[in-house]
Amino acid sequence: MLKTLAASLLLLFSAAPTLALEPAQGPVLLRVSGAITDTNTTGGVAEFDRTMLLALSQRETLTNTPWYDEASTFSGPLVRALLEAVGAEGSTLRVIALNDYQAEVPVRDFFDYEVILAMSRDGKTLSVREHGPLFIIYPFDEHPALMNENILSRSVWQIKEIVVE
Ligand SMILES: Nc1nc2c(c(=O)[nH]1)N[C@H]1C(S)=C(S)[C@@H](COP(=O)(O)O)O[C@H]1N2
Ligand SMILES: [Mo]
Repeated sequence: MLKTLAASLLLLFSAAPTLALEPAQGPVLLRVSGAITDTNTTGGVAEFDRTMLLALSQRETLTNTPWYDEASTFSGPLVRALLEAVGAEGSTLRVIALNDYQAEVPVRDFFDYEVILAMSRDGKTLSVREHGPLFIIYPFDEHPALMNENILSRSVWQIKEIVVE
């Protein structure tokens, strides 16, 4: 009985998220919650400011998109670097925008493709008016088959929150 209790307590503690991330210093651009192990708030949430997002492994994607007339260079962290930073354990991301638009994105996408959380376009920070602060950008030109309604619905702009499920 005691042994079972000890074992379940151990399980409880090892499964609980830990404050492994440095706290955000600047304005929080993104909150990540759900099935994650590494957080920086007592509420089990990982908050990211601009500096923290730029410290993750970055990528530049030159591509055409439905949103701009000409090909643009988008840059920002790889989504899989973000997932690694928070110790994501789920299989789906619920990605939530400022206007409360939501999309469910399979985690698999981020290992199959170099998908980024774009923070800038052609070197210019994405303002909220220009789909910022964070915009999921798939490498459409490198994989033309990605240009379909399914992937476009996962291309959430004005992202404020991600729940790992
Ligand atoms: N924040 C936000 N992102 C979004 C959407 C939205 O309504 N809000 N619509 C999605 C859908 S369903 C598609 S097909 C693409 C393209 O949308 P658009 O044709 O309205 O630009 O953006 C996706 N990203
Ligand atoms: Mo859509």
